[in-house]
Amino acid sequence: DKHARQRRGPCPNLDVIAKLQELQEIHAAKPGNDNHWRGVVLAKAIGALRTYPTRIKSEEEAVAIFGIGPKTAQKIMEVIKTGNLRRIECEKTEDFLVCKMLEKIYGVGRNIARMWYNSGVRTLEDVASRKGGIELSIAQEIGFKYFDDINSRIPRAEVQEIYNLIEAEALRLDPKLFIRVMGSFRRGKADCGDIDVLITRPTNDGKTHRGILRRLLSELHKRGIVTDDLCLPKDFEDLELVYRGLCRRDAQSRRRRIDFLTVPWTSRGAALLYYTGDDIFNRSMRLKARKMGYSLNQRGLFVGVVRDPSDWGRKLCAGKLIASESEEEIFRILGVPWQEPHERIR
Ligand code: DCP
Ligand code: MG
Ligand code: MN
Repeated sequence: DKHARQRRGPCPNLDVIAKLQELQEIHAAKPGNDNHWRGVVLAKAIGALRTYPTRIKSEEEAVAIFGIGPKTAQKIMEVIKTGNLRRIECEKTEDFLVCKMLEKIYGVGRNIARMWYNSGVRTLEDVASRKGGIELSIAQEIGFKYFDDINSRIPRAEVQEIYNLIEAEALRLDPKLFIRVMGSFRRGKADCGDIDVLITRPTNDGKTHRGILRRLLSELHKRGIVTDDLCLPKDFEDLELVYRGLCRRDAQSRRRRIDFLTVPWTSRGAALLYYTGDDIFNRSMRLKARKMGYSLNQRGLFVGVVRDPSDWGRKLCAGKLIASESEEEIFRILGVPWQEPHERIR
């Protein structure tokens, strides 16, 4: 394994990993102990393969790797020899495919999809007719109504146009606001799944962004830019708020998913870092922090956080804040060379 860590350049077994991962995700999505453990076995093998320095040449070589069993070794060789893993198609059973489709409805997660499936739901028409007596929350109903809109990607240019409308409105309410478009847009992607907006405000005049999101949303609703609320903050007077909803450029356009995040000015660096992503990159940064005895989240980099492992890692001690005002500072303390947003992919 020591050699593995010294390896540079792309992983020589990436194609194999991709296939194993596809199978692992299918098992993880299915109910039952068997599927659970098959998922665990594959996840372990994937981890081992990631750090393996050379292209696998034989089943014997594969099975000798710590974390890879004989059945997985067979699968690895099948991918190496044929470029394919037949087991994937076999595991895509009707229940899996239906649940996967249902999970594309905003607000429907794995458990609800499974419940609906068990109630006899197989198609979107079944959802429309509330087959089996299923009930939809208000957010799920909106998600269902705009299923096609929400599941189509947003061209970059349209994100920019919608954001420009929102930014202008926000700065009209308070010219000193700090407002940025984040997520996949900031990473330079050609199309985005949603629009992520970060808002805060320098506090040097003693004022904050407190209350701004309520006023902004009210204006955007009035102008028909924000059309539906999916998830509202509990208390709009908090400094840290998350909002999820739908918006559109004009009455002729599709509805688009939009998220707002507001944070205190002092958290802006950590929030920029978090909200730029991607999620895999964030996970590796958090892991790096953890290995150095720190804890990283959207509020900042902390030292001395104590968690209770017997209580889902609940925080026993909040720790001391050591950096949060700039992304650069957090990169520097973690010893990670600076990466531009478009480079932040794992
Ligand atoms: N994020 C994260 N972990 C999550 C969800 C989000 O770290 N489980 C962070 C990283 C994401 C950012 O928040 O980049 C925005 O979340 P999105 O779900 O909007 O993801 P992206 O904007 O990256 O992609 P998409 O184009 O699908 O919206
Ligand atoms: Mg996004
Ligand atoms: Mn988002």
